Amino acid sequence: MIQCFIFDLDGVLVNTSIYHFRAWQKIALQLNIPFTEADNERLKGLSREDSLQTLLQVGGMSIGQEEAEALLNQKNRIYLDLIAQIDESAVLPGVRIVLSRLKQSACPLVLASSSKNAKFVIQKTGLEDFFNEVVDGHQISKPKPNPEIFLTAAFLAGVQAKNCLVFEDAAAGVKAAKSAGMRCIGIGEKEPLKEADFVFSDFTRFSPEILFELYRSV
Ligand code: B16
Ligand code: MG
Repeated sequence: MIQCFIFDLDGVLVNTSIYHFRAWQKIALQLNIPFTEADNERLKGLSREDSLQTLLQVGGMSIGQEEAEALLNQKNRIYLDLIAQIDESAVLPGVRIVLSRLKQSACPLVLASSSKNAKFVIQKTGLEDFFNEVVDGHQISKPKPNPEIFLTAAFLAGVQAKNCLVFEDAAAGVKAAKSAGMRCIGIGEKEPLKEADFVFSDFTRFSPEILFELYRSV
């Protein structure tokens, strides 16, 4: 039985993934690393630190701690500049309707994002009031694909992991949800999300009513 809905943020609820990509592209350019949208798929859902390490791997490079710190700060400054004007229009199609409908159920809604900017983003986009709890990059020590973020979300909601349903757009996030023993719906392209129970291209294709159908035999 599903008793709690857990939502990733970037790429699931809001269109900020493109701004993370653009910010990493600038860093990649500076480091002379060719960095494509396909390479970026590997960064989705990862913490800022793990994203930088993955980018360096793509370029076959290694750097010292001090330079890494400087690049992480620079990436975040670029990202914050890109989202400085973010508002309700960044909310992805169908999201507000689904959140409103799920909010009418007795189940808690929890945000679980790797981003340290998650609270800022949900405030600016008007999504904050939908959530009973928020877990962000500040509260976790082992980032996705480790299940810690989702287990923390379940703990805060007071619901067992097996009764949680996670919505994710990143392979690392789907892995984290499945490792936590949760059900998971992928939002986006089928191939990178193949470990999810079901995949929808976006929330306009999804309605709370089909949940019962989907999980009847699971
Ligand atoms: P920040 P999510 C993740 O958010 C993004 O998918 C990922 O691209 C980003 O590196 C990570 O947050 C950390 O974000 O640099 O803002 O702390 O998808 O888990 O909501
Ligand atoms: Mg995401």
